[in-house]
Amino acid sequence: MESWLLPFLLALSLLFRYSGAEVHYHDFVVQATPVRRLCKAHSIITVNGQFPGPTIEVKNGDTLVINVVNRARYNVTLHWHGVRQMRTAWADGPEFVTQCPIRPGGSYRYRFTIEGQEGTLWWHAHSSWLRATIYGALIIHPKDNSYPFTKPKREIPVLLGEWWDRNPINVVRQATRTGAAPNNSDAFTINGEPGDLYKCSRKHTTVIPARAGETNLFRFINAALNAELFVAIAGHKMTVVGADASYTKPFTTSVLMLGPGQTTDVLVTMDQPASRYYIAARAYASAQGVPFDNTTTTAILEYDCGSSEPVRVVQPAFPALPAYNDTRAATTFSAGIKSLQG
Ligand SMILES: *[C@@H]1O[C@H](CO)[C@@H](O)[C@H](O)[C@H]1NC(C)=O
Ligand SMILES: *[C@@H]1O[C@H](CO)[C@@H](O)[C@H](O)[C@H]1NC(C)=O
Ligand SMILES: *[C@@H]1O[C@H](CO)[C@@H](O)[C@H](O)[C@H]1NC(C)=O
Ligand SMILES: *[C@@H]1O[C@H](CO)[C@@H](O)[C@H](O)[C@H]1NC(C)=O
Ligand SMILES: [Cu+2]
Repeated sequence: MESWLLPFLLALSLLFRYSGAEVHYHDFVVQATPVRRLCKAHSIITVNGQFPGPTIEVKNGDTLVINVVNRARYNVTLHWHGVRQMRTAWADGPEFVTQCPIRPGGSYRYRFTIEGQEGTLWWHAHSSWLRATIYGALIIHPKDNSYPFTKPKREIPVLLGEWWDRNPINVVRQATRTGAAPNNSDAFTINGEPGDLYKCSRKHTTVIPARAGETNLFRFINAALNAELFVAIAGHKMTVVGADASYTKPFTTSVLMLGPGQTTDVLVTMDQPASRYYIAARAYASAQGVPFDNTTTTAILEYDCGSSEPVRVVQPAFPALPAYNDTRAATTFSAGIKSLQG
């Protein structure tokens, strides 16, 4: 053996040992799953029967190994939205671009490392319109748990989705066949549920628990296919601290605007009286005369007052949302996002 080789190997092994990086293994089974939404029974395609799909949590520097088994009747691939895929381009996921689709009955193993990214990303199907129901959060914690802001008490992924009262595959197939725009969606969702303002949905509205005084990190993800969305929380200001897995210079706002695929991390302090507050989202759509889904999705932020007092009976307060075509609100928000260093 060369004399330098042993010390070299030792140094290398120490480097890996002390980097603290982990490998996370996940099994994702793509399958048909029965759900009810908007008074109707549907068979949607999910990962592991979950809608939204499983949340993946890693630390910056960790490696993910995701074994995907396709038990659905469609070809599928998964895309890790926003992951830089340094030296693993083949794991990116767009079908017929970086890989052949995983056929029904087939499987494929994605393996990649998160390098130099912290914050919120997400994953979704990248085959036809399967991403309408196949998506989930990908949360990247800092290596040593050190955020460039006060450590939040709770971290809450909030996935905004778009729902068709049909098989979304048929919606895009029809559009491709006719050349016309695809049919508008019938609802937006928060963590898979349309919320109180839609028919047959009240009972299943997403409820997000909170406790007075704590500061929580909300990780908003716009998983809608075609809609830019305004988001607001009644009675609460939001301090934006990150976007698309990069930290940003903090700024405070009462409304967010997320394009499809974008994520925004905000700190919210529970500084209001113990009660219930709507988190609401609806479209930003400024093109005149172009129809769009003008419905509003809601979840409920519910303070736990630590007693048996049923805060539940209180009608939640509703936030002010900008008009659908309020371009000024959209650009004011976007212009507020600046680099942490800047
Ligand atoms: C499904 O995937 C296979 C290969 O992975 C491909 O040959 C076939 O054309 C795909 N089918 C569709 C409908 O895209
Ligand atoms: C699209 O909308 C039209 C008009 O409401 C309807 O007739 C058609 O069946 C819809 N197509 C799909 C695939 O949902
Ligand atoms: C949404 O659009 C429909 C027509 O597509 C219209 O009848 C309805 O008033 C609109 N609702 C809102 C809240 O703008
Ligand atoms: C926004 O929509 C309203 C109607 O809802 C219309 O009166 C107004 O002219 C629109 N503004 C712009 C800038 O398109
Ligand atoms: Cu994507």
